[in-house]
Order: sequence, then C-alpha cells, then structure tokens
Amino acid sequence: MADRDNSLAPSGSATRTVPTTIDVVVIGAGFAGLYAHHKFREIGLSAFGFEAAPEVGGTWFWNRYPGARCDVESLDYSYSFSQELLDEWRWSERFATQPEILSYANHVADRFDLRREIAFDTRVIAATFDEAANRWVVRTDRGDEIRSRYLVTAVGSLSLPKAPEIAGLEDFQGRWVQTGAWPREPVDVAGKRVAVIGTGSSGIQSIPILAEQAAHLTVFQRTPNYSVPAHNGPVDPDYEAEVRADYAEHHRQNRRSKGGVPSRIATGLSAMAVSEEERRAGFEKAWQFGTFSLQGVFNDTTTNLESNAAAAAFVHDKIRAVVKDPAIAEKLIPRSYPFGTKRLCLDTNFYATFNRDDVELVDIRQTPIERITKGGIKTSEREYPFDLIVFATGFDAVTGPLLALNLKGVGGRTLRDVWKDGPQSYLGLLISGFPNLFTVNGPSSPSVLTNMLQSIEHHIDWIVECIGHMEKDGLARVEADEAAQVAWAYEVAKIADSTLFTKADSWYMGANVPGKPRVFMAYIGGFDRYVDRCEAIVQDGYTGLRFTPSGGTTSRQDRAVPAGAR
Ligand code: N01
Repeated sequence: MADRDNSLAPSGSATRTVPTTIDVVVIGAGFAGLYAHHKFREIGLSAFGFEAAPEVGGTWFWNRYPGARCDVESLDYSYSFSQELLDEWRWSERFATQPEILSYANHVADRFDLRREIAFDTRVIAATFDEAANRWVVRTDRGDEIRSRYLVTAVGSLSLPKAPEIAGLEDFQGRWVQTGAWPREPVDVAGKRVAVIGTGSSGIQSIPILAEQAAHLTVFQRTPNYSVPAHNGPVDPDYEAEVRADYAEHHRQNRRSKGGVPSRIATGLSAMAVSEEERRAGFEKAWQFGTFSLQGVFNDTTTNLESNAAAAAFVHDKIRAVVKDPAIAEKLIPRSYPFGTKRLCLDTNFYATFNRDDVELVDIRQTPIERITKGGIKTSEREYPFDLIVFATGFDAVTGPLLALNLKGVGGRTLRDVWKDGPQSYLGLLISGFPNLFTVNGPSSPSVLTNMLQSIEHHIDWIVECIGHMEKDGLARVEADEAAQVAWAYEVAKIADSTLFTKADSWYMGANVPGKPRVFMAYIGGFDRYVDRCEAIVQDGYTGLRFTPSGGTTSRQDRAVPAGAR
C-alpha cells in the first residue's frame, strides 16, 4: 500500500503492446523476473512480463527509505549466470546501498535487453487456469488479458507492505510514509518532528539517518530487535581479488552453504562445547566481522537454548556498553524470544543513536499507542506532536504477494481458499491444484533464509529445466502431487520444529499480520540440502510432480512470439 503522496501514476503515454497469447507470463521484474526473461529467451520460449512499478528492481525499487542497503555482502548479492556481467560490474561498498543495487538491476535489464518484454505500471489483478485449454488467463489493472501456457510468479517475498494498523491515520494533518513504499521524490525530513513506528531491519537502518536529519526523532518500539554492526565500508580489494580469481568456485561454495553464503568464520562447534572464554572470543570475532556470522559462528545457536542464551547475553552486554542511559538500554534489550529467531538486523550506529538528545524511545508495550491524532500520536501516557510519521511496520511476507494475485486453479478453487489454514506447496515451487504455475521462492523453499540472488537463480534454473523437459516430451500440464506436497510440508514443519525459530512471533511465522495462520513459511534444512533435493527429484524423473501429455491443443498461434512492448 503506497502512501498518498506516493501513488505512481501509470505512464499512460508510453507505447505498450501486450500480446494476447504467449508461452510464459512472468509476474514481477525484480531480480527473479529479470533472470526468468533471460532464461526463457535462452530456451526459445516467448515470455511476457508485468510489473506494478514503473521500472525494474522489485524490492529495490520500492524500498528507497534513507539508509536502505543490503544485508548480504555485495560480492555475494550478485547474479552469477554471466561471466561478462561479473567482470564488468564493480560494487563500491561491502553492503551496497539501495540506489546502487537499483542501478545494477537497470544495468542487467539494459545489458540483456530485457525491458521490451515487460509492461510496466501494470499490476496483475487475477489469473485463472482454463482447464479445457491448459492455459492461464491473466488479467491486469489496465484491462489487459493474456493467455499463457505457463505462469511464473516472481513477486518477491517481502513486497506487500502491511497496511498501517493504527486507528486515526485519516485524521493526521502531517505527512506519513512507509519504508516499503518510499516516495521517489525526496521526503523533507530536515527540521521536522519525525516518528518512526517499528524497529525491524527497515526501522533499524533508517533510524540513524533520520535522526541526523530531523529536528527531533521519536521511535515507537513494540518489540526490541537483535542487531549487529554491519561494519560497512569500501569493498576489501584483497577479498574482491580472491573472489574474482575463481568466481565459479565462490559460486559453488555459495550453493553448498546453508544460507547461500558460506560463513567465513564458523567454528563448526557447539557454543557449549568450548570454554566460556572461547565462547566469548567466538562471539566477539563474529561481532567484529559483521554479517549474520553471530548466528553461525557456533553451530547450535538457533537450536540449543543454552547456546542461544549465551549469544543473547553477549548482545545484551553490547547494548548496555553502547547505550549510555541504562533505562534506555534495558528497553532496547530483546528478551521475549530467542536470539536470531526474528530476522537478525545489521546496522550502522543504531544503538548509539539513542545517545542523542534529540532522539526518544517509546516502549509501546508499556504505553501503547491509542490512536493517531490530527497533530501526532497519542499513547496511553501522552500525545506526541509530529510533522512526519514513518511506518516501518513490515510486510505481509511470503504468502501475501501470492494471495494478492487472486489465483484460481482447478475447479475454480482460489489460492486464498486452499491456503486458508496456511500455505501448501511442493518445494515452494509448485502447488497442487494449480497446474503450470511456478512460484519463485514460494513458501516452504529456503527463500528468505538465504541470499536471495542464489535462491532466485536456483529456482529459475529449475523451473526452466522443468518446462524444457515438458516441451521436449510434449507434456501439456504439470502440477504437484498432493501426497508429495503433504509429505514436503510435514518435513518442512518437522525441521522448523527442531529449531528455536517457531518460538518467536516473527514474520517468518506469519505472526506479524493479524489473523494470518501461524506456520513457519520457509525450509530451514539448509540451502545445500534443498538444492540436492531438487536435483535428486529431477534425476529420479521428477518425483512428486504429475505431468499430463499434450492432447494436441498447442497451436502455432499460441506459440507466436509477440511484438515487443514498450
Ligand atoms: O519489517 P519487520 P521490516 N504497531 O516486520 C513493528 C527484510 N529487509 O520492514 O516485532 C506497532 O521486521 C514490529 O513490531 P513486532 C528483512 O528480511 C531486509 O523492518 O511485530 N509496531 C517490528 O518492530 C526483514 O526482516 C533489509 O512487535 C508495529 C516492525 O514494526 C524484513 O525485510 C532491509 C506494528 C516491523 O519489522 C522485514 O523488515 C529491510 C503496529 N501495528 C528489510 N506492526 C536488508 O537487506 C508492526 N510493528 C538490509
């Protein structure tokens, strides 16, 4: 949901030719959508894409709030499919900023000439499977209707911002914005009284920058988060040279890791198997190194309560050491869930920002927000005046963007209905009852627990291989076998339950959206194991998938390549 100053008007003047039939419709032109277009072109299938934003970039188009940057190192958060692309692109910082990542997405779109098959400023509002013809019928908010043999959703996992859930917003006479749909034109913060609601990654990244610009900043915190210093800076030239010397090996190691990026400092030991001194030294090394290594320096931090408590206590001490006012430090210390079970944040000066005289922290568990008023925010304690309210309140993650597509499968069943008790999917790639639909980074794939660029490339490669197999063997239809899907869901849940992750009220669990089923939405068995599993399924002749041979319905016309759009 965009803020009211942020509506991106359709660029109606642009030339826009949407074909009526196509091999593949790809929804979304972020990193997944772009790569999908490149791959489908490679195997000679026609593809057409829709993108709600006016340009490519997906999450990196929308999340342009101050301080937005990636929390995966730039050298890893890059496509690996093209050696030329790797050779020609240079990242300036260890963790790239949103503008730099958006330029990268634009560079890729230009370099591989990907825009001509994408209609921008166009949102898919519904897609229905026509069983008789084995076609998806896709409709958009601009009145397009297109029929395709395959439908690929590349809609992102964190792309549907949660609506602000606080009463009275319509009365507010100042300005309000959301981090997840930040306006393109500059938002005037200088000299303003600013509120930030939310202290997840988006809040934690933006708060230090907003504090520098605003006259006064008030942070409304519901649940404190664990954050580690990013130690950002220029890309280390020695490390870059090492990676570039053998990029294929670097990429191979990424795929063989648990999260799509191997830890460079993991000990492989339980935190409880070493002395207290060694444990502290391990945590300290991870703290100084940055990235998510505090979670992985010992191998049981998110599975063993004792090890977890040791990591938590280490961060608690760090917070106390940075934040000068002990009462504020105690408010910032997370206690209500195990360390790392809500997504760990990487920050630059987050905790130190609370040492500023012009920054205030309001614990809304102690003094809840009652409503937004004409002039600001009223808690149970008092009313705070504001010129600008920033909602850093997160997303309807993973399932939200898929449900928003209004998908209708076999027998006219809607995805919303099929998923009313939680998402069901085979490998996060296919859904029983929704033939020829492929979901990139769908629920029950490793997705949000990994370096997304790795997961994206892996999923698109797998999908394109599967579709290539269907083309070669004249198969008209594929869907997940229901029993295989149930077995996969069981396995995913069993692994999640063996960790501490299910103990937190996190967005991974759907707990941040009122009424959302409580299900751990990602495969946490490791990216390496997941990749192996996907490969084994292919080797075994696509176990768990049901194919239907072509009844000769594919016509030449259906396969025609469209005249380019835009
Ligand atoms: O969202 P979040 P986010 N009233 O859900 C609070 C990725 N990401 O946009 O914890 C008051 O984490 C909520 O409180 P609580 C990354 O994967 C990556 O920050 O629900 N408060 C929480 O504090 C990340 O995990 C990058 O009690 C409300 C905050 O708002 C994911 O996106 C950068 C509220 C929301 O935190 C989401 O991060 C940014 C309400 N009604 C994001 N509703 C990088 O790559 C929610 N909150 C660096």
